[in-house]
Formats: sequence, C-alpha cells, structure tokens
Amino acid sequence: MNYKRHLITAALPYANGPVHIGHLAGCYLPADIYVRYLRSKGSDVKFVCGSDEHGVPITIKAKKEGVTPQQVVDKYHKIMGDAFKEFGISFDIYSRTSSKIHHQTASDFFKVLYEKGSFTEQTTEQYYDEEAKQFLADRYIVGTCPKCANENAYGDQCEKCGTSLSPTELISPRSTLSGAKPVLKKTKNWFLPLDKLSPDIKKYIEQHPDWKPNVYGQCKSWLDSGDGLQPRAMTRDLDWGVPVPVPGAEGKVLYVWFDAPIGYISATKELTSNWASYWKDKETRLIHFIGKDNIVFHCIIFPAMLMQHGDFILPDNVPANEFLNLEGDKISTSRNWAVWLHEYLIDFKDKQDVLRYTLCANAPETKDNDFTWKDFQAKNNNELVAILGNFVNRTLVLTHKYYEGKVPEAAQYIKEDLLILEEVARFPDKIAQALEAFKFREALAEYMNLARLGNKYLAETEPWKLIKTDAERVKTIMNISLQITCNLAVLGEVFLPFTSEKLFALLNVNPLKWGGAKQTNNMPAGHLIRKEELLFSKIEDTEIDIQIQKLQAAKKKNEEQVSAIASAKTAISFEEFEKIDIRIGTVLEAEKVKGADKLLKLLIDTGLDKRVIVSGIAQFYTPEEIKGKQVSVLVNLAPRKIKGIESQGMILMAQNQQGELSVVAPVKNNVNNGAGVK
Ligand code: B3M
Ligand code: ZN
Repeated sequence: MNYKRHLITAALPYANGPVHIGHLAGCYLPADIYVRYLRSKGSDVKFVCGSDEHGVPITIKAKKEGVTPQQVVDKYHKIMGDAFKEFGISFDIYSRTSSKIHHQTASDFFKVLYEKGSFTEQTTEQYYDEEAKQFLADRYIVGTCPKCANENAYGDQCEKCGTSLSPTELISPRSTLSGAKPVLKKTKNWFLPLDKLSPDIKKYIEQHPDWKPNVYGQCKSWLDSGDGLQPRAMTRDLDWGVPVPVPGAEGKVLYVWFDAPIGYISATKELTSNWASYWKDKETRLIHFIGKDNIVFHCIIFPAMLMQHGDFILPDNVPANEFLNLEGDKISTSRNWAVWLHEYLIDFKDKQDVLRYTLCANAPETKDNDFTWKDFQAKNNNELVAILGNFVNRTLVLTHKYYEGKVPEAAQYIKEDLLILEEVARFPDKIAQALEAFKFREALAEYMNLARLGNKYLAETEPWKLIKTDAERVKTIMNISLQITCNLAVLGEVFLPFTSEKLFALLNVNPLKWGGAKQTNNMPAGHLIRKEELLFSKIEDTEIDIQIQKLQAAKKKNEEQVSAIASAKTAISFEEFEKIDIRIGTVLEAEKVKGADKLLKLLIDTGLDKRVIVSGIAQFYTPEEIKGKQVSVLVNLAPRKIKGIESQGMILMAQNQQGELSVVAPVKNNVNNGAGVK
C-alpha cells in the first residue's frame, strides 16, 4: 500500500530517571533513523514522543526522594528531553502526559468507551492501607514470597526468585506506606473485556505476519495461551494520574497503560492543528517503536482500545527491539549499572555519533545484545576513524593539495570508473531496503560499505603515485572520490547526523535528499570545498579504562552493599541488657531543626512523660509523615545537646544497605505508649 503520510512514535519513557544507552538502543535511535530516512525521501512524516508521567513508578520515586510526583516529573521531563535533543533524536514534539491537553484527550477517550458500553464494571477486593487511607498498588505491598521465603517480595514479583506474584499470594503482607497490615476492601473498577474482544484482536494480529518475529510471536503466544486474554482493569485506586471522568469514580485514575498510549494522540494534537489526518485517515501509516517489555500494550491493549473507540487508525507496525546489556550484565538503574547519556557527553564531548554508530551497529534487533567499552573503542578506531574518516580525509586533503580545494573535472571515465559509479548509485536503494525492513544494523553496514568502496578505489588507483605520471587521470579519480564523499554525507545523515552536517559544511554543499545519492555528479567541476578537518578522532585506551573503572566501582559498591551486614558485637550479660529501657511512644509534634538538614525535633509521648528528642531522620521522613507514628524510644539515655536543643533520649532506627533509616515500631497497632520493649 502506498501511504500518504507517516506517524512515527517512540515509547514514552517514564519520567523517573535519566536516559541511558539501553533506552537509546531500544527504540529512540531506530525510530530516529527511520524518521530521518522518511524525511530525506521527502515523505510527509511526524515523529512524536513525550514523557510518561503517571503510574506507580513515578509515585514510588517521589516517595523515595521525599518530593511530590509533580516535582519528580518536572525534573526528569527536562533531563530526558535535553538528552534526546543532544543525541540528535529528532522528535517533532517531545510532550508530556501531565499536560492539560493530554488529560483532556485521555479523559474524552475514556468517556467515549464508557458511553459505548465498552467497559465492564467489576467489584474486586484489593488491599487497602487503613492508616494511609488508600488502596495499595502492587508495588506498595511487600511480604514473604510463597516460593522462596524472601521476606521482601513485592506484590507483583519476587525479585529474589523471579516469580511473578499477585498481592494476595504474599505471606504476611505489609504496606510500604505505613508498614501496616493491609486489609482487603471492595472497590469498583472499569475493565476492558479483552476476552470478548479477543477474536477481533486476533484477526488484527494475523493481518500482520510481516511484523518482526519477536513481536508477532509474543502476540500470538498471548492470544493462544491456555487462558487466552483476560479482562484488564483500565482504572486504578490511586491519587496520581488522569481522574476517571465518570460518576462514582472519586479517588480513581486511569490505568497508566490506558492513558500513556493516548499520549501519542495528545502529542500530535499539540504539534499540529492537522492532527486528525495523522490519526483518522486510512492513508496514514502509524508505526510504534518500542522496547520488548511494551509489546502487549502496543499490539493488543492499545489496538483494542482504538478499535472500541472507532475513530482512529490502528498501528501498522510495531518494531520492538530486545534488550541491550552492558558489559555482560543487565542494565540496572538502581545498581547504577548503566551508561548515562548526560555523563557520556561529559567524557566524550561532541562524540554523539560515535555512540549512535556503536548502538546501531550492535542494536539488539533480534536478540539481547551487549555493549562493551572495548567494542565501542574498536568501532570508533577501526571503523569510523579507519574507514569512513580515512576515506573522507584522504579525498579532502588531496583535493586541496592538487587543486587548491576545487573539484577537478572528470575528464574521461575508464571501465573501472564506470563500474564504481554504477555501484555507488545502487547504495541508496540497498540501504533503503534494509531500513524499510527495520534492519538498521544491516543498513548501517551497507552504509559503511560505501566508505569501504571509496577506500578500495583510492587504494587501487593510487592517485598519489599517478599524479607524477598521469595528472589528467587523477582529476577523474578525485572527482569520483569527491562525489562518493558527498553521497556519504547524504546517506549518513540518517545514522550520523552530526557528522553529515559537518561533512556537508566541509564540502560547502547544501544538504541533499536521499534520491540525490543516486546521482554521482552532485559537485560540479570548479566547486570550492573548505579546508579539511578530521571527522573522527582515535579513542585511547586510557579513556576506555576510565569508563571500565567507573563500572567496576559501581559493581564494587553494589557488592559491598550486599555484604554490608555488620558482624555481631561482643556478648553482654542479661543484667547489662536489662539496664536498657526502651518504650513505645507516639510522635506528637515534629519540625525541622533550623540549619541542620538531617535533623527533626520531635515531641514524643513516651507514656512516662512528654519529651523532646532530636533525631537524624529528616532525610527519610517529613515532619507530616512521622507525626502520629509510634516509635521505640531509648528513654534512659543521658540527655545531650544537639544544635542547642536538649535531646532526652533516642528513637530506634533500622538502617538499610543504602543508608536509609526506618523507625522501628510495633507491628500491631494496639500497643500503648509506655509499653516496654523487652
Ligand atoms: N512508560 C514504559 C517504559 O518506559 C512506558 C512506555 C509507555 S509507551 C505509551 O518502558
Ligand atoms: Zn521468591
């Protein structure tokens, strides 16, 4: 089918952390290359993305950082948007789902489905925290794993043994908000009956056997698995997100995976008043670039939503990559096992294209793949410098040396020249074919073959020798080499946009479109080029060693944290233990201590008295949070002055491996103040 226009989306990343190479390799780089290619061909294309600012990942991050969810998304939306821009990811818009236009769009979308009767209402029992007065998302519940007895398994998964769980399977569940034991409470939510929609979804998927095997296969296995598709709740009991716009839904928001893909529509709306032709016209081709963990949402749930809505086109393709590992290990934000884009740019200034090149050459297209710094260095030194850079540099240097920077006339082509020219002219189609099949590694390899061809031509014709014996012949050779150089700038724009821009500037040529590279006479005789500059420079071992050391340090820190459980202290007698008087108390008041960002001044009802204790927990508890909580108090510790305030005792804390503090309190709530801890 011949499409009139394209709408390309890249997955909306959660705004809860900076961007690393795994993000780039997973979907942003391939999407960008594809879009640049379409633009270069002159297609009508829009490229939309934005931050996914809702959902539990954001609220958890906010809690961890002691700030509001809005503060979290504001911070990371900026960091992520900047990083993408710096690496030349050429979105037409980088929007965000906390925007007004998105809330409105998502809300309207939900209402359409609601009014059509697409949802089923179901009352289910969900865990509820009576202290925090809220329903608990799976990640807010921890308990003992029924499989491996890990005491800190999450409501959706045990990270120790990998089992996926549902919250009710946990033994002794507790809320991470208050530590309280959650109770099951009835709540009504709106479900998309995927089971009933399954035949339509199946039909849709089966129309696309051309999808990448990993994508098509995963969809089929979902559809064909024993239980088939199950109804899925499209609303959640949560206070961060798009409010559910129907009666009786107070305190509920849209499921993040309901609202996030609608973000593609909102972003298009924000981008252009002509948005509807990108979403409603069958002659638009919609393509979602994503990572493999997002496949079902884009191939099954979102299309099901779109079908139910009825006004919109469906995704025509969903090219998903597998995962990129780093030095043989899974990339992990919490373990700091990652290469962060903003850090990369500090160490490798102006080398965006080197990373783009390495990530594309190693893209995890069909299976998980590995990024290593040694390979990064090799790709730079042995390919970018030695092949592409070398060819371009030799061509430019010789043009200046022999012709004062003016393109010489191709006086007469011999058979070898004609063969080369023919071969050169075939590259745009060869590369295009790979790109259109989403085979970006292959496309890049073909691109480098053009530079290889140029090098081979120079090596075989040896103009530097010939110049003494046959100056006329050298003109033709150099003319051809310059034309190849120009075509490298044209075709390189999609992979290495910074290099291409530089190369066009050196050639003193306005950027040409894709079809221009089918010509081999883009630079007329007499055209003046600029003085040569190196496109790439060698990366030394020392630079790579620094990166490897950085990772080793991260690994060491992780290992230390794992083994940081202090060994037991020397034994004491029971009499000695009995001297310690610990009581349960309740925090009545709490305030920050001026000029000390770690300290809170607490007024505590110990059952014996009300007393002031200064405690170093301000980084882990806000005054509001600790107020009203029960704590364990060492009441017979001699008073001491802290920041001018007399602290009469100490409250007990548990410190985890990250150094975070948590108050130690009775698990049951009916322990009175003054009760002794024995
Ligand atoms: N935010 C998941 C992720 O960042 C999710 C993608 C949404 S795409 C609509 O991997
Ligand atoms: Zn387990």
